[in-house]
Amino acid sequence: MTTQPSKTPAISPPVISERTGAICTAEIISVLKGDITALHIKEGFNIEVANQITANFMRNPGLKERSDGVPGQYVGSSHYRRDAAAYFAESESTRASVAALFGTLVDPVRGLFEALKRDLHTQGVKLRLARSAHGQANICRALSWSGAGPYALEAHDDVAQVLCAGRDYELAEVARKNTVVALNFYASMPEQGGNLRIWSHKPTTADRKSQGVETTGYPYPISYLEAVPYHDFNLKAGDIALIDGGFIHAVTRQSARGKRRLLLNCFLGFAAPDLVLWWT
Ligand SMILES: O=C(O)CCC(=O)C(=O)O
Ligand SMILES: [Fe+2]
Repeated sequence: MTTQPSKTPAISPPVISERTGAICTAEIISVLKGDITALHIKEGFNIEVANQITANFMRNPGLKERSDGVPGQYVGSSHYRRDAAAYFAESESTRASVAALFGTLVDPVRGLFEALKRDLHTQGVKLRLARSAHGQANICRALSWSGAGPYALEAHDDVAQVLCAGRDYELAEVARKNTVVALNFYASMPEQGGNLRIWSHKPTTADRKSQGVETTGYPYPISYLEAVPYHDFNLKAGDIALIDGGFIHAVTRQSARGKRRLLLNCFLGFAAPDLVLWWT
């Protein structure tokens, strides 16, 4: 007898935490450890800083259209569909453009990184940027999605792209064993839509194979998720969100006029009990 892979996705209810205020390193560690699935901090960073980052994005000479099949514009570098050599080389060559997103501002992403590093250090855990012989990851990348269908960014997970990235990636170790956490700072949001939608489903490799997204984790067919409950995060500029990137998530359609949707994004996770890596 052969066992057929189940067509119905297994439901894993996410643990969600939403509040207004200042983000604490303890709750970031709870997401890293898998105790919280999604954390939404409203007004988590300064709105003036958010506006200035948005202006710096628009005039950034390193602003590019994505050419990897995901509709959007970006500054920085993505490991999606790349091997380590190409990813780290692009991280090095875009470092100045990422720095130009902040100009003379105090960088809120770097601030969070340094605070988390101090807290983890007291627990005997090291936090650092991922690196290889080809270079070192950037602190973040800036992303603005432009999908024209029901989703500005289609349903995906953030794990497949790391799992399939090749053996010379030290960060593949995170995806094999631990939670890949996505950290997002929302710099600009449209008046309507652009919600971050998270479904109650954490796909396995077999699930990915069954949907034809084994190496990319993108895009899951809408029909696959029809019977799966979801939660929408209604985001505003100045908000911070962290999610377990292993859960399927997407960005809903956004109003075409008015403000664009812009976020700063990076990933982090335990590569070993005493090491947390950070990459884009
Ligand atoms: O734009 C968002 O809110 C989510 C971004 C995301 O899922 C990603 O960059 O992988
Ligand atoms: Fe994602």
